[in-house]
Amino acid sequence: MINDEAYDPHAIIDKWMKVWDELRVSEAHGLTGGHEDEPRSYVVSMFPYPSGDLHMGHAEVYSISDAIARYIRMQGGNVLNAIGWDSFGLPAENAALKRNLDPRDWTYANIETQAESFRRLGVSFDWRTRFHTSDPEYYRWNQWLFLRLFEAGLAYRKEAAVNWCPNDQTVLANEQVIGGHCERCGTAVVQRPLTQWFFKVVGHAQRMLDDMAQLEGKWPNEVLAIQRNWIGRSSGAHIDFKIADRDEPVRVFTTRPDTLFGAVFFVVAVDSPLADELCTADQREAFDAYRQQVAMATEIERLATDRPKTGVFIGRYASNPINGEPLPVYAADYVLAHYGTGAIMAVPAHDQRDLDFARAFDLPIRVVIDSGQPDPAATGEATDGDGRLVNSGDFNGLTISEGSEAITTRLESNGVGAAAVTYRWRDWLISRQRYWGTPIPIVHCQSCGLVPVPDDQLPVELPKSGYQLRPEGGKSPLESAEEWVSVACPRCGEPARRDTDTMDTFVDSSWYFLRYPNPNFTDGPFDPAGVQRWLPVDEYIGGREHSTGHLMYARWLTKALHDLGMLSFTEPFTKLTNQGQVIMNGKAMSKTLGNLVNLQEQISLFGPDAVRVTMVFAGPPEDDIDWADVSPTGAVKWLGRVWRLSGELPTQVEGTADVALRRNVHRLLADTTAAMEARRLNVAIARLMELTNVLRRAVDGQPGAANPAAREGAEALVQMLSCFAPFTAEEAWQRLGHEPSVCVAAWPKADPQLLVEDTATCIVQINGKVRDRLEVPADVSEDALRELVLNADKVRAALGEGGVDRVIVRAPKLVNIVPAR
Ligand code: ANZ
Ligand code: ZN
Repeated sequence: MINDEAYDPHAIIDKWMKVWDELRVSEAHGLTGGHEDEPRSYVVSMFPYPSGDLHMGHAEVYSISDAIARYIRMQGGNVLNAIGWDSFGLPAENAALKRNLDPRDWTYANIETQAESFRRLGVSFDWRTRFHTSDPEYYRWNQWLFLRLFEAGLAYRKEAAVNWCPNDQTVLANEQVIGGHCERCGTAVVQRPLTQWFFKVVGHAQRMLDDMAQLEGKWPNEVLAIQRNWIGRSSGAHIDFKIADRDEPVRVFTTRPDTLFGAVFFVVAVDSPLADELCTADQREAFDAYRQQVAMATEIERLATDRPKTGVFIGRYASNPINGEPLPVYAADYVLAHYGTGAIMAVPAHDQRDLDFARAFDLPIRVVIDSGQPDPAATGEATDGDGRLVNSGDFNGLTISEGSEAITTRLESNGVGAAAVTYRWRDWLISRQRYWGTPIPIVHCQSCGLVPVPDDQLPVELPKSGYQLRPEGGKSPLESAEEWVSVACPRCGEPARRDTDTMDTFVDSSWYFLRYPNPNFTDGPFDPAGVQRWLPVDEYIGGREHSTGHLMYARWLTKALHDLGMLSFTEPFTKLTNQGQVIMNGKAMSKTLGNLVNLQEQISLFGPDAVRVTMVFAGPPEDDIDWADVSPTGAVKWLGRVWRLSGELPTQVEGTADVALRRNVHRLLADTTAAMEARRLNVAIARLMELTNVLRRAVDGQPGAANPAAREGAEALVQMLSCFAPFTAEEAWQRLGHEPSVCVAAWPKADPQLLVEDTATCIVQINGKVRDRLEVPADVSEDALRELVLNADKVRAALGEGGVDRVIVRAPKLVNIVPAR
C-alpha cells in the first residue's frame, strides 16, 4: 500500500478533542466512591498561576505529568489527573494597578486563555476538579482553616522585622528583594518592625525530619537534602548565664557545651531587645551609633564569614555558671536575634567567628580542647579537631562527647542548663499588605482583642473597590476601604475593625490538592470521602525551586490537619518528580530579556504533539531544557513517519508471525516499559523511535507489511506513543483500523519468552585449531559474528600483529580464521 498523503498535525486537533470529550476518556471513575477494584492513582502537577497564557515552562511540566498520568491509566489505573488555578497574587494586583482594572477581570480572562491552551495541548485533565483559589467558595475555606489553626494556637501575631522600601513606602516579599535592593525602584531595602501574622511551623520541625523516612527513595534526594538543611537541626545545650545587676539570667544555645571553660566573653545580637536593655548609660551613645549602622545591612551580609567583625562593649558582665568567671558582654551583628536565643557564649579558641572578633577587640583566647592543632592565637584559625579537654577543671582528660555530656549533666543538676535542640527554620510569616489575597478573618476589638469571624459569616469577601487603593506606608490597601473595615465586634457588638492584611498565596496552595476530588463541597474545606479515596497524592510533579517554600508548607499543614483529626495521613505527596526549567541560550526566558518563546506560536508552527515530544525528549525530566538547542522539526518528522506507517499496514494479515521481528518488538516494548517505570521519559521516547525504525525496515523489506508481527509492532508503538503524542497516536490508531480511543487501550505487555535470547556456542579455529569458544546470540548475523570473533581477546592475542588472510563464518556455530603470512 502506498501512502502519499501528508501528515498534518493541525488538522487533527479539533477532531480528537471532541471525541475525547464525548468518550470522557480523561475522567476518573468514582470521584468520591465506587470502582474500588481499580487501583486508584492521583496525579497532581503544581497548579498554574494565571499570569498570562501558558508558557514553555508550563508546556514542560504538563507534558511530563500528562505522560505519567496516561501511562498509569493505560496500566489499568483509575487516574485522577487534576487541574485548578492558583489565582491570587501580586502580578494580578500590579497589572490591575497599572491599567486601573479590577484584578478579577485580568485574572479570570487569563484563566480562560490557559484552559483553552491546555485543551489544545491535549493534556488529559479531569476538568471536573477545576477551581480557582480566588473564588470566594475556595478562599472561604482558607479562612476557615486559618481559624482552626488560630484556635489551636498555630496562628499567632507578633512583631517582626520585614523588608521595607523607604522610597516606595511599602513592605516587600523576600522574592521582591534583589541583592538587598527593591525590585521596582532599586532603593536599598531596610528591615522594619511590623506586627504580623505567623503560622507556628517550627514546633513540627522534628516531625518534618522524621517523616522524611516515608519519602526516602520516592522524592529526589536533593530535595530532601535541601529541606533537611533548611530545617537546620542542631543539638547541644541551653546554658543560663547570670548577668551582674539583673535578676533573670540570660540563656544561650551552644552546640559545644564541652568548651564552656573556654568562654571568655559574651555576645548578644545588636538588634535584639536584650541588647538595648542590657546597655549601660555610659555605653549608650556608642551602642546606638553601632545599631544604626547595622540596620543598613542585610542578613546575608551579616552572616558572611569573611566580613571584618564589628561590635561594641555594652558595659555589663555575665558570669560563667561553671566557674563564676566574669565575661564582658558585647553587642555584635554576627549574632542573629532570631536564631537560638539571640545570645552566645564566645569561645574564640574553637569558633572561627568568635576568634575573629577576639582578635579585632584584643580579647583573650583560651584553648580548652587539645586537638594537636597549632595555637589559634598564633595562626588566627580556630581549632575544631577531635581531642581531649584541657584547662577545664575536673573535666580535663575527657573526650569532646564525654565532656559535653558531663558538663551538661553538671549544669542540669545545678539548675543552670539542659540538653537542647534548636532549628534554623523560622515560623511562617503569612500576612501581606496586599489586596489580591484571602482576607484574614479576624476582627480587632478595643475591649475583646482579636476576635475570630464566626464560621457562619465566612467568607469575608474582598471589597470590590479595594483594588484601587495603593499600598502606602506599610499599610494594607484594605485599610482605606472604610465601609468594609468597620464592623461590629462579633463578640460584644461594639464598633470594631477588620484585620486588613491578606494571606500569603502559599497558604492557598498548601492544601488545594485536598479539594480537587470534590471542588464544590460546601460542608468543609474538603470532602472526607474524596480525600479518603484519592489522597495522599501518588504522583506530584513540579519544580525544585519549591523545595523550601511550597513543599515545606504543604507538608507542614498536612501534619497540622492530621493533628486536628482532619486527615489520616501525615505526608501529602507520596512521590515527587521534579522538572527542570525551559531556558533560552542559557538564560531564563523573560519578556525583559527579549528571549521569550511563545507556546502558542510553537504549537501553530509544529502542532501540540511535536512540542510535547520535544519537551520530553530533550533530557531527563529534572534537567533544564535550552530551547536554543532543540527543535520540534525532528519530532514532526518522527510523528509523520509513525503516521505514514500506520496507513501502510493492511488489516488482513498473512503468514506466520516473523519471530526475529517479534523478538525485536518485544525487547523494545520491555525497554520502553522499564524507562516509563523509572520515569526516564526521554529514554522511553528514544526506544519508541528505535521501534519505528525497526518497523520501517520490516515493512519495506522482510517480512513485509502484511506479516502479523509488523501489525503487532505498529499497534504497540501507537499505544505507547499516545502517552506523549495523543493526537497523532489517536489518528494512527484509527488508520490501523481501530475504534477510538487509544488512550483507554491497555499498555502492551512484553512476552517474557520472546525476551530470553537464545544463544549458541561458537567454536573459533585458527588454521583449523580450536583457539576459543564464544557464547553468541543464536540468530547472530554473519557480519556481526565475524566482528565478535575478531575482537575476542584470545583471538587477538593468537593472531598478534600479523593480520588476517581469510575468515570463514558459519553462523552461529563455527568461525575459521586463516592468518596472513
Ligand atoms: C559556643 C561554641 C563553641 C559554639 C564552639 C560553636 C563552637 P549551629 O550549628 O549553626 O546551630 N550561635 C548560637 N546562637 C547563635 C546566634 N543567634 N547567632 C550566631 N551564632 C549563634 O551553631 C550553633 C553555634 O553557633 C552555637 O554554639 C553558638 O556558638 C553559635 F567551639 O557556642 B557555639
Ligand atoms: Zn468586642
